[in-house]
Amino acid sequence: MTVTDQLSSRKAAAVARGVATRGIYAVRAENAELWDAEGRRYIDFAAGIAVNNTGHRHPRVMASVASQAEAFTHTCFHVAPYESYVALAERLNALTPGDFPKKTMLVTTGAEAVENAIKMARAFTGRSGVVSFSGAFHGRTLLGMALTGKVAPYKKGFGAMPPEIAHAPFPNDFHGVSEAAALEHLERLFASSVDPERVAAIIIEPVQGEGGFVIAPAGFLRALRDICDRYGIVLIADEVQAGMARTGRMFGFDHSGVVPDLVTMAKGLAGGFPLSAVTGRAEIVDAPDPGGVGGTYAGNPLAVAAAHAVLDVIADERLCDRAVEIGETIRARLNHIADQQGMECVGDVRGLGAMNAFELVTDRSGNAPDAPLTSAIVAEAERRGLILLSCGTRYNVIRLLPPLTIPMDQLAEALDILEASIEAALMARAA
Ligand code: PLZ
Repeated sequence: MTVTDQLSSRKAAAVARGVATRGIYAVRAENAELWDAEGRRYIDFAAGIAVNNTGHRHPRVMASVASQAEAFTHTCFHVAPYESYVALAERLNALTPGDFPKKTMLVTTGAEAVENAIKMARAFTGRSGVVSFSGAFHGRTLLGMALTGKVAPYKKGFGAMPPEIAHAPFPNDFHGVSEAAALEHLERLFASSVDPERVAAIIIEPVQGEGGFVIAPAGFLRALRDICDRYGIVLIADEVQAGMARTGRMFGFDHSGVVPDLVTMAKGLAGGFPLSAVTGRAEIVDAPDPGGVGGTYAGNPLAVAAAHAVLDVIADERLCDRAVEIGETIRARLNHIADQQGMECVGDVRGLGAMNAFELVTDRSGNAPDAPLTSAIVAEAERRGLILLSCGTRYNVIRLLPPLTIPMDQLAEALDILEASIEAALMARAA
């Protein structure tokens, strides 16, 4: 029995079954590489699900956290506040889109940022309705899962869902949902079942993450902005997965020029330490009364110290530019693979900056998903030393999320492994 086998059986016996895991038990990680309990080395194209944009253990992040740990690790911001939280709020107010007074609150997870953004929108508008999108992922809390646009496994067995949450279709040309059709559906929803004047917020990911790396067209985001302005609805950009330089701009919304009212951030914000934020229009963020929002660990000093270093690294190492360069390299390779004979399984290659994916199908069309091939490629890549993540509402998308600090030779090595893994998975199927 290997160490990993032993750990797997202890996990199965001791840990909740609902907490799904892969078979790689981490022992050590450095920038874009990770070593497991067997001493095997992997290139990490998961980055902790888009968290380690600055790589594992970036030296500046580690130094900042170590120095904070020397001073204090926790006081609770509500009890004994600290300057670093205030300074991070100032930085996020300046970094997020929009030329108007902004304010920030810090929490711990992406789901919590989403929850608080909705609470602010409700308190501000005095309304309760929320519109999100099919295929969306907004977290695993009660409101987060209700907003999430996928039933299994996220909502199954966990009802009743909170009321007054409606889902509109997310535009996706490859799946046959045009931008115009998606907008028409939304207008129909407002005409038939949801009074737009009862809607507090529309929440949208600029690039759907768990839903399959589907990019929201700029025109669609502009139309949502118009609808929100027309009816007095708060527009929330969920930048938990797309934000923090991943797409080649600081935020996914920056590509469209559309300015949301509130932005939720997490994941890449603190380089592996749990921290999330809601930043946006001061009057909306200020709508809840004092004591109405917060939390024991919200804005933890160690995570805040990490976030300051992450923002410095994004600027100093020009990680937005690196994301563009990484993305161009990845898409060139994926398109090259897709163009080859026998690679009809690669149905769609898409991405924004370093947020890239390809969709696996049986016949190049958007409506013939190949989930078994998808998991076979992920498993094959893992055997060959590359950690990949799948996603997509139909489990047939492979997303590539390298740290934005990955050396170019490791990126090339990983893409070679990826190509060989697709070939091997196809061969195994043909055999
Ligand atoms: N909003 C856009 O992508 C988290 C989920 C992993 P938390 N995505 C990874 C899993 O299976 O639970 C996510 C996201 C967007 C919100 C969230 C939620 O962030 O930090 O996981 O709560």
